Amino acid sequence: MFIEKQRSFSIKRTKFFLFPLTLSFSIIFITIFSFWVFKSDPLIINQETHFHFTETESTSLSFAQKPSNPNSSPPLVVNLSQTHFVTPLNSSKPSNVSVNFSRLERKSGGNKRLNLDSNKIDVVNSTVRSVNVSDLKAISDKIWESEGGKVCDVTKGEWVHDEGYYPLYSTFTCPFIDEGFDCEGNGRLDKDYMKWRWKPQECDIPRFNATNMLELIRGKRLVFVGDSINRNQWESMLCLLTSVIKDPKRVFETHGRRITKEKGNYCFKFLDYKCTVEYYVSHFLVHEGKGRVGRKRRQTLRIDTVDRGSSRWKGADVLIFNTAHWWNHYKTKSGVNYYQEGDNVLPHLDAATAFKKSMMTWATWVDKYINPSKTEVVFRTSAPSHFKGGEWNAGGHCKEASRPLNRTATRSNRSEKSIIVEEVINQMKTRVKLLNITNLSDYRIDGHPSIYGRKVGGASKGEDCSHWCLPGVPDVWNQILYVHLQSLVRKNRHIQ
Ligand SMILES: *[C@@H]1O[C@H](CO)[C@@H](O)[C@H](O)[C@H]1NC(C)=O
Ligand SMILES: *[C@@H]1O[C@H](CO)[C@@H](O)[C@H](O)[C@H]1NC(C)=O
Ligand SMILES: *[C@@H]1O[C@H](CO)[C@@H](O)[C@H](O)[C@H]1NC(C)=O
Ligand SMILES: *[C@@H]1O[C@H](CO)[C@@H](O)[C@H](O)[C@H]1NC(C)=O
Ligand SMILES: *[C@@H]1O[C@H](CO)[C@@H](O)[C@H](O)[C@H]1NC(C)=O
Ligand SMILES: *[C@@H]1O[C@H](CO)[C@@H](O)[C@H](O)[C@H]1NC(C)=O
Ligand SMILES: *[C@@H]1O[C@H](CO)[C@@H](O)[C@H](O)[C@H]1NC(C)=O
Ligand SMILES: *[C@@H]1O[C@H](CO)[C@@H](O)[C@H](O)[C@H]1NC(C)=O
Ligand SMILES: *[C@@H]1O[C@H](CO)[C@@H](O)[C@H](O)[C@H]1NC(C)=O
Ligand SMILES: *[C@@H]1O[C@H](CO)[C@@H](O)[C@H](O)[C@H]1NC(C)=O
Ligand SMILES: CC(=O)N[C@H]1CO[C@H](CO)[C@@H](O)[C@@H]1O
Repeated sequence: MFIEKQRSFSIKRTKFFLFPLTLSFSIIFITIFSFWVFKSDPLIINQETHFHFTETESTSLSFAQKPSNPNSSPPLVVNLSQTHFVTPLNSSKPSNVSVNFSRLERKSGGNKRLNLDSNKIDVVNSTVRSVNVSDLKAISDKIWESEGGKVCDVTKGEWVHDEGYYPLYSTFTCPFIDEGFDCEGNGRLDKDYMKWRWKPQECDIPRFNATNMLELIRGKRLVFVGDSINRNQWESMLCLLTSVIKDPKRVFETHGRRITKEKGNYCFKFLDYKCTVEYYVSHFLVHEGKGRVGRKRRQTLRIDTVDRGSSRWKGADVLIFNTAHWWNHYKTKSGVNYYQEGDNVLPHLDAATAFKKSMMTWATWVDKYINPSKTEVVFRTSAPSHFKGGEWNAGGHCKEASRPLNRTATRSNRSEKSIIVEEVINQMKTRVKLLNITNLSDYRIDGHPSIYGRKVGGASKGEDCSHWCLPGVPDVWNQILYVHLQSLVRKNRHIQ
């Protein structure tokens, strides 16, 4: 932990600037900021997570020591969420106040360059002086940092057809793809959907190296919690990792369970690396239970209680959450007599409010039970569905698509749910990394199982335009996750 418990305030990454105590503090800054003396490791600033990017495969696998603080004076910490940082930082005298935002030099739009250094705000260009809290927050989730100081927003880019790169495994070498995602095994003939590489505008994502990934999680627990889209991503991870295990007997489910749609808890052990890759189903992250309405007992959702399975999530080293697809009218019974708080089943509640309350219940659980110095928490954003001509239960289809879209579909509006997710995560004490795959996946109308979610000739139950074929799009999500975990190691922020 970089945070000293005896300080009564909580630390929020992105919201703090670290100021060295120098005699040269100008009066102007004191009026702009309110601050607290904070005698802690200045690495606190590194609580902000950035994805590092390397052009090459260089990976340092050692969990190095935190660099010691070269600066003897106690730094000051400012709560930016309280101060209104919209006032331009200009002053007649150049000031030596500064920020080391993860030793990161980053671009903030246009040509403005901010050299954020732990000893001084090197305002490279005076136009950047009017820094703005909301800007910083927006930037901080997207900035990916390379070792060379290059920055990259991985959410913006394009899909490039790349025969030589993908797929990273095949349905014939991976024993873990269940029928619902086994498009090739179920008879899908076109194979191009496996061969697209995501190319961010400003950088390349390093290739997934399963050996390195296994080293990263050696002796650790990598745990996915969420709906079936997270099972999709988890199976992708199993396939990616087993592609480098020579003896298939050295990977097994600890209870001997076979993967099916119905069962929800799996723990696969990789003997050679003493690590586990686990999945726990939780459609809403909060508890699906039973409540009393009048004299009847009904199925309800306890939006004030985290999923009862949560005891299994504790102690993980990397936790990847998601919840999205079940928050629709159909699955939540239109919110009528469905949501429950305490003993009270609410006659009606809209899904957005229920979603927000549930996310806050989840966030409270994470803040209470997750030790951020041990566990890296990731929240994967929702993956888009692509039903054309009807909803999922009303004849919607996507079978005809065999290429990605050239531009994202009409989703220019930020969905209400993603705004809620961002809001909740920004208020958390624990650092949670958003794995924002919404936009990049939105191009991939070709990546769904459609009619190949079951053996060809099986009873028709409509097309699946929500889940993803494996190999396929979730491999790329895992590639981004891999790069993120690598960057933590490189930044000496252990996942242990
Ligand atoms: C920072 O300010 C926000 C908003 O006023 C507040 O909720 C939060 O508790 C503050 N954090 C600290 C460490 O004081
Ligand atoms: C700021 O730092 C520079 C050198 O780093 C120094 O020459 C200058 O006097 C400092 N300014 C103030 C106001 O302390
Ligand atoms: C701060 O950023 C927000 C959102 O980007 C913007 O609406 C606002 O005008 C900015 N304020 C200043 C002073 O630049
Ligand atoms: C900062 O600069 C802007 C314009 O460049 C000016 O309007 C403003 O008054 C200045 N603020 C201070 C505190 O000097
Ligand atoms: C600051 O940026 C502007 C464009 O945004 C550029 O024209 C100007 O030369 C830059 N100034 C410095 C000192 O880099
Ligand atoms: C998705 O990324 C593309 C650039 O790759 C951008 O043009 C588009 O606006 C983005 N969509 C959203 C919803 O941000
Ligand atoms: C993965 O990384 C290891 C070094 O950690 C290297 O020896 C191996 O060649 C890499 N594999 C691929 C496929 O690049
Ligand atoms: C995307 O653009 C390429 C050429 O740039 C074109 O061949 C292809 O048909 C387009 N795909 C779609 C789905 O419109
Ligand atoms: C985007 O939001 C605006 C205003 O809320 C709404 O009128 C519009 O229909 C939305 N567009 C889409 C594609 O949802
Ligand atoms: C993910 O990124 C998209 C645009 O790329 C944005 O519209 C959306 O709000 C983001 N989601 C979250 C949860 O931040
Ligand atoms: C004091 C300190 O750690 N400063 C660092 C800020 O970030 C730059 C860029 O990486 C480093 O070179 C500095 O040493």
